[in-house]
Amino acid sequence: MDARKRIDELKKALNHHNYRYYVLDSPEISDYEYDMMMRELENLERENPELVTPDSPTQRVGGEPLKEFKKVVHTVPLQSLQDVFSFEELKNYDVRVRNMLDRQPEYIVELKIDGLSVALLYENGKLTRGATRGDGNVGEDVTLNLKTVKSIPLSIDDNNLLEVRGEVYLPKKGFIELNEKREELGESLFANPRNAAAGSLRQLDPKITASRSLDIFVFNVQRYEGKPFVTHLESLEYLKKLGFKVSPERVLCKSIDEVWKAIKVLGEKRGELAFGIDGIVIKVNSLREREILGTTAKTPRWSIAYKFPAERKKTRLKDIIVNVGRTGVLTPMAMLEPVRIAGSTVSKTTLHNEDYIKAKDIRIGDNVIIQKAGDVIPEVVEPVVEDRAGDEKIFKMPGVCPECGAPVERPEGEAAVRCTNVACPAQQRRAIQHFVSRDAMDIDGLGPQIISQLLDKRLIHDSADLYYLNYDNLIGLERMGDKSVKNLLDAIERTKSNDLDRLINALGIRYTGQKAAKKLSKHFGSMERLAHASKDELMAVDDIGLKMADTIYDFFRNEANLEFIKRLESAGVNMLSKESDLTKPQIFKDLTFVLTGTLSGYTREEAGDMIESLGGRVSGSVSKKTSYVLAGEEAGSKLKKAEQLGIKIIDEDEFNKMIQND
Ligand code: 0OX
Repeated sequence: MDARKRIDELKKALNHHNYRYYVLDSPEISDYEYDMMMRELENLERENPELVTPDSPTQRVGGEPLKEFKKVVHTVPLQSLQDVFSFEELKNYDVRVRNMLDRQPEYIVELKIDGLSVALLYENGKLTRGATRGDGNVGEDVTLNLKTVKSIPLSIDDNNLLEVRGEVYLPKKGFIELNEKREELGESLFANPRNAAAGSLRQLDPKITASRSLDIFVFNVQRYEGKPFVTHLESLEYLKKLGFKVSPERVLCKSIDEVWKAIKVLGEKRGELAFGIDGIVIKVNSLREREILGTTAKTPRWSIAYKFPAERKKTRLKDIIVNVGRTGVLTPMAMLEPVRIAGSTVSKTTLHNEDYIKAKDIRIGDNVIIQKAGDVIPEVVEPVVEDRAGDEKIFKMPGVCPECGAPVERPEGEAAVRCTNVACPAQQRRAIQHFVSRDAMDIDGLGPQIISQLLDKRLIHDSADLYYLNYDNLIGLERMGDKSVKNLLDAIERTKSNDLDRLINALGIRYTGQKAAKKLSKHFGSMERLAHASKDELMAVDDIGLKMADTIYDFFRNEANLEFIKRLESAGVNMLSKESDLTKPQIFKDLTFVLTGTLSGYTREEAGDMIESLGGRVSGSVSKKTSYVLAGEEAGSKLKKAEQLGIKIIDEDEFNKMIQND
């Protein structure tokens, strides 16, 4: 098949599967199959650069960082909305609308997504520009950044000029993860998902934007040169058909009473939504009626926003307890009389540090006002001073660690207080919990309860001891029967062959999270090389800055840490990276493999990873450039094609021999 035709086919298929995954949240193929197609497209485009188009799925993240954003003058302004805060005000709004129209209009009620507005321009079916709202008339050209948002279609099946408006947002989960990562790196935290989304979209380097899990909901047609729509609902349905991710809830209401009911129903759902909302938008459905109503200088008369009353509640601060984290930081936590706020019940929240409590003069026993920042994190806003009875207690950070009694210290210029005992049991417990967690060694079935029991019974004192546990150690523990003990031992055993990146992450080196661990693992290839790396060598790795290099370097100069790693190694824990070019002979260099049928010893993904780790490439389709077709059971058309083209076909046994010869 000629390259152009295959590229077109792949682009179409990838766009379709991208849509299934990111817009409908209902994929039809595995990630592996998707990756294979993507790789094939990348390879074909590399061989035929003249066939690369801006709407190719390979072009979502790319380009050099910009020097600055160009200004964009919006042809149709992105207006803001007038806010109301009560049913009374809504009823007044409805009266004004009815007076102007001389009839009762239908309203559409939508969620007000808490993100930032953008306009996407499609010309001849291609996304040609994406811009921020700015002041409504002039925004910034952030096309490259918006292209990294996977739910934005790069092309649509309509050649008429179309400009749509939507809200780019960061889902609650993405926001929490982003802040966790920033905290680990010692970077400042985003106050709420909205700021995080805005900060992510206004990056000059699109690669940074791509690493933040931004998403979009589209909610308005700004310009359309095709057949005019009659209603707002109809336009949304059409946008949905074109492949846009349209705001998920919309309720058609025939009166303002119905609108109020819908607002209450949607408000109840607030806590369960995967994204933050800051209100509800009410819009006149008929586009003809919208024209009659027109706009004021700033806001349309056909729409209004109902803002939820800032969810602030008063509750009692029963106590302040002090938590000791994995790195020994003491964090004061507010223990609250449970209250429901923005859709969930809050009974405790962080008070960050001693200075925060002092600055706000928060005392134990106070009534306090709490609120949720951007629908996510509950925070104590202030104490209600006039409610004080006089017996409230001023909080004092303990001078010793509440878990082990060792002295604490507060380094100059830092807000955090730390336990000075490296062997502090609380730190150990958290360190072990981190070691076994999903993104680290992923030891299934080893929950906090069992870890606490193991520590209390002195069966382990650190994570390396886990690999020396036996049946007799475990069978006596609470809720551990024969079967669970065997399962746990199996789970521990399995993790010995984890790849190096998991182990590096599991070590819990400060500032070094999952992503950095992956980079270090690939770069150095073995624990040995990593342990001996100089600060300069560490900084040569992508994304490893001075602070991280310092702590990694220091970590491997600490005797106790080296001893810990030695015990892991003696237990048989893998210290090598499968991914790294440094540890594997590149026996498949310049060879391209196509996999077909079912293999017995590996999944196709595993076989693919193996081939790549040995320097080979994997493609999804057979061509003259294919070096080998690895055929498993029930191989289909690819096998036939290989026979026709005279490509060498190997079975699993032959493949195994090839790898063992390395
Ligand atoms: C949102 C949202 C914002 C249409 C004309 C003025 C405002 N944040 O979810 N704006 C609008 O509507 C525009 N709808 C929304 N759903």
